[in-house]
Amino acid sequence: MFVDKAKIYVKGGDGGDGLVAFRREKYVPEGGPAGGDGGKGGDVIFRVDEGLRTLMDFRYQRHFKAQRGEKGRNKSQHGANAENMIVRVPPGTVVIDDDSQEVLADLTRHGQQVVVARGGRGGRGNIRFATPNNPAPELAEHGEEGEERWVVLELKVMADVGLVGFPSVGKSTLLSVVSAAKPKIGAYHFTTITPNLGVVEVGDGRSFVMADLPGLIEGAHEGVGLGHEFLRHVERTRLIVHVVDMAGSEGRDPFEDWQKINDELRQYNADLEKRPQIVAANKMDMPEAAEHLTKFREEVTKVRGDLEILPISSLTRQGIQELLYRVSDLLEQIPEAPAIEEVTELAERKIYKLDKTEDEGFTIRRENETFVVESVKIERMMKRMQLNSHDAILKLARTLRHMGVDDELRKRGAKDGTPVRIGDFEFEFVEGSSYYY
Ligand SMILES: Nc1nc2c(ncn2[C@@H]2O[C@H](COP(=O)(O)OP(=O)(O)OP(=O)(O)O)[C@@H](O)[C@H]2O)c(=O)[nH]1
Ligand SMILES: [Mg+2]
Repeated sequence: MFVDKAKIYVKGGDGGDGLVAFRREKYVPEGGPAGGDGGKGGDVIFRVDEGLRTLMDFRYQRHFKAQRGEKGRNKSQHGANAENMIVRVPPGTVVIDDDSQEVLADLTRHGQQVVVARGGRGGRGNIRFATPNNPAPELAEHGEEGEERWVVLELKVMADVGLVGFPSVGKSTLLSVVSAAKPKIGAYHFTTITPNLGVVEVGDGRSFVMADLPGLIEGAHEGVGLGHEFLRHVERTRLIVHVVDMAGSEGRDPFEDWQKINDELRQYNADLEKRPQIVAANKMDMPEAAEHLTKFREEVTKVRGDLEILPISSLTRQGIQELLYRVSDLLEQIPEAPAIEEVTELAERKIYKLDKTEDEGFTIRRENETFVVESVKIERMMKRMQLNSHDAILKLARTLRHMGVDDELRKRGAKDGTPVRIGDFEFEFVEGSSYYY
């Protein structure tokens, strides 16, 4: 089966934690700080590989997580950055953010790549926090978390030729006799529900890719039947081979069928009317077919004199070789892949940056005895800090004072020992002079 859509989870590696360490030298009982920074987490990168034609692999592996950066090392050494994770995708893959539905990238060229989840930065080691007042801080940062998201991959079939027509006209049968593809064939409508691709070797060294698509019915452009699912694929083909059932099975009229399908194509996308098209008049092995074909030709000539109609039978293989030669000839005249828009560069990466004022602000509310402080800046800082050391807590306290949180708490009646909470962290308010940080 040809899979053309997949939803997968990607996560960049977390940054390595910064290290708290001190030099241990001979004759120096308490050396200076020596904890290095953590390494960067790996990025998850999608890279186009023209050897791939399907999203099949993503049915078996849906989670892609890059490695985390190494922890900072002793003797002020940086932890190693993690390797990036390269995920191969076929040309024509559109990457959509599942949350925002924003198109992140339209990957068409071999080797083209896009970072879908960045790895986090490494945390700083304690060597970075040394100051004249605190030359040996017990303070280091956590590595930043890697980006994570769910993305939907959509593969627009990059076939040269698309087979269109009502259900049961013989599209899949045709593909199966001209290529190695093994599409399901059935006497009932909508046997084909996802596109099948086949490489057609013409016999004179030429070849092209043909897509067998689900049958189309009236109202398809509005999504009836397999509607949009199917029409989306037709858009990307260079040549339409319109398969018409000349046996007139189920009391159908071939000319009416042909018109109805063309109406659906046009209503879905007006450009499809201009797409080169030829008719494969199928099931010519059936007794009534010849008569139907004559009538069909007459009627078509009235509305579109230049339309090529090639009689075939997928069953007896009559006319098949002629059809393939004709298709190859036409493809040579049609420029390469006009339906595929030139490489759209990676959609701008949205950076969610709060403006400065919002960042610096804070609010205080009361929950019974406890004052609850809410602030983007402080909470972000606490997330980065390893709040298990005295120095880290001092740094937090200093920030609170600089931001005016202390003054505000005092104004609102906080006293020595009043409980204060920020995020998950609870502490007691300490009054005035006893603050020395
Ligand atoms: N007599 C005759 N029968 C054919 C020919 N081609 C296909 N059929 C039959 O027509 C029926 C439908 O064939 P499919 O190839 O599944 O048709 P389809 O257009 O792919 O149909 P959907 O996938 O449902 O849209 C099957 O029973 C085929 O055996 C042909 O040239 N002659
Ligand atoms: Mg079919």
